[in-house]
Amino acid sequence: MLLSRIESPADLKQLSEEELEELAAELREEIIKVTSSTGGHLASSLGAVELIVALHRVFDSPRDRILFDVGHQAYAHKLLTGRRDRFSTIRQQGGLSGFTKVSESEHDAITVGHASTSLANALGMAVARDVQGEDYKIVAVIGDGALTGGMALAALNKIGELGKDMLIILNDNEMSISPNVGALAGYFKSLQVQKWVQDAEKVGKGLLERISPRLFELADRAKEATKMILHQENPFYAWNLRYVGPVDGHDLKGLVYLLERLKDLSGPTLLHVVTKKGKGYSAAEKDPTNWHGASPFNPKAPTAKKSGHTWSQAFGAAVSELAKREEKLVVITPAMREGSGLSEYAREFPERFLDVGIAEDVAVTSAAGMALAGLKPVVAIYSTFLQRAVDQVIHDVAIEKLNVVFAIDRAGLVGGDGPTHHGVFDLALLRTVPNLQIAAPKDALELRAMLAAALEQGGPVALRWPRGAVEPAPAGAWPQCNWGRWEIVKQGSEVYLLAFGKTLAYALEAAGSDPRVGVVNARFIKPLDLDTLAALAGEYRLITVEDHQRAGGFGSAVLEALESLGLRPKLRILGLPDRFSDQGKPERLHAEAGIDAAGIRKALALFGVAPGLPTPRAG
Ligand code: HTL
Ligand code: MG
Repeated sequence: MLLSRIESPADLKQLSEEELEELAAELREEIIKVTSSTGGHLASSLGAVELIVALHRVFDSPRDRILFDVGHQAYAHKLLTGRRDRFSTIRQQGGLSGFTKVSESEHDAITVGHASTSLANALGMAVARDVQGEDYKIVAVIGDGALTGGMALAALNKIGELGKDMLIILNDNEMSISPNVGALAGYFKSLQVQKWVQDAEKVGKGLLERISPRLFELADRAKEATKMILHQENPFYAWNLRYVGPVDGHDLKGLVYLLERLKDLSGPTLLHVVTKKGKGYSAAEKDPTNWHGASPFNPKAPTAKKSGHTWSQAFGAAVSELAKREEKLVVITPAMREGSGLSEYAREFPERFLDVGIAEDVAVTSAAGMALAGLKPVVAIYSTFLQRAVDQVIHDVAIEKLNVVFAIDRAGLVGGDGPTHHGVFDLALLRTVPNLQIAAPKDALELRAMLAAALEQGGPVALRWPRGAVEPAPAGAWPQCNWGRWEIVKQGSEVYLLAFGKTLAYALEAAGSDPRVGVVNARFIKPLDLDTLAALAGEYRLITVEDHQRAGGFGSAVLEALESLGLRPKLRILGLPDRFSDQGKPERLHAEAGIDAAGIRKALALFGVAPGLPTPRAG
């Protein structure tokens, strides 16, 4: 094993070209082996193996900075930078992050998880390097998907203007999670066609010249003409970048050769490499979308495992049914068609489905435009990615009370993706926005009721649900929604648990059949059900529970409402503490934060109501 001898990238410099190839094969094997037991971003990481080996061969990390956009493709980088022994802990609680992370290794230049940040970071580092008179190299590796993000494009604009020395590597596999979208993606394809022509020409040239010198001359002229057009039109030239490519991103020798020549050039250079997502693992090559974020699998009998019926599927089914009777309904996704449960919907209603790429800001503001022009858009978005578009929610949607529904998926702690992906800030960010109503359904049936009601009544509404499984709702079932009203699920005589969203199940479990403990499905956070709250607060002690930061969340909303009602019941607020939660199984993280059934029971005990035990008499 060569890999077992690589302690740091410096060791790569000693290997022969053949050994580098061998190393790439070993890296692939290791990535497949570990991901099969941990799950993870398999297809993207397999596609970037040769590129990463070549980068570490030619550049000198950590002195030179290699920035990986999103950071989900960097498993080979982790294996080559002193983390081989811990690689099997990737995405597990306490283990290696699934993305690059500055606090994890000196070789990780940026902390990531969200897309399109590498170029602005590279710009900042280049400015810092030059201001401080240093001379290291900066290399940013960005996918074709991540390049659809406005941040990346805006950073390019400034990089080109300043002419900073850096190498940008566009890792183009024609895929985001789904097939990539956007005009640039189409342009990259046309560049690849040019490359195929060139390759074919190399083989056919001699032959054609011999058979028909006239045809050869014509073909040659046509090629020159297309080259000229392509170069004049190449948007990277307009951005004042040197463009090189497209080249084969799996030709290790070729990459090393090219990088050696590009590394000392001054000014910004963009190297366009073409890779195959999932390279070297046929199941992932054939179906890169389902192998983008793989669940644990059997490497000998690979199937991209899907967990039962999910909240995302419940939403997808509901919105597909609604679209049949509501012709103004349009669904927008920022590059998360599959994850948001929209594959079926997109097939059924292609003209009323818009994937804007990794551009949450554009998703929200284009929804505003649609609403202004008479449609009823639903923006399907993960809680964590909505963070990118808070201003658009406020400025473009909420001020004019536009008819936009935000279908917020992956709210709460999400698991192995960790702190960059936990959806634990949405309530705090959205709750302060006037005109916006916010609710969380307790199950798939309530999701349908809320979605239909939100579209019916208009105005901006945010509905949030967690990652994971939920019982499917029967097709065709459209129960009424008692808008703005909480639901008392269980009566109690002493304490009421006010549970928001996913934590309702924990609250019910904690209460058991104890007659002293009542449970409320506090499904509306805005407007809050003041009548029910006032009635309960007058007589009972209250405990709020939520899968969200304690700061600014549901409990805070209750506290603010109580203050305005002039009521001061005994109150405890259970939520996530003021720190970034680790990656790991949500159930375990919930237990650690004290928001699971055991945590709620502890809070009840502090109120002297330990379920199963009689209340101690005062004095
Ligand atoms: N929106 C934002 C701002 N960040 C992320 N990370 C996503 C959505 C979700 N996401 C990924 S990876 C990915 C998306 C959309 C596709 C990236 O495509 P790219 O790379 O072409 O850049 P490739 O996978 O190698 O093809 C994650 O959450 C990990
Ligand atoms: Mg891609």
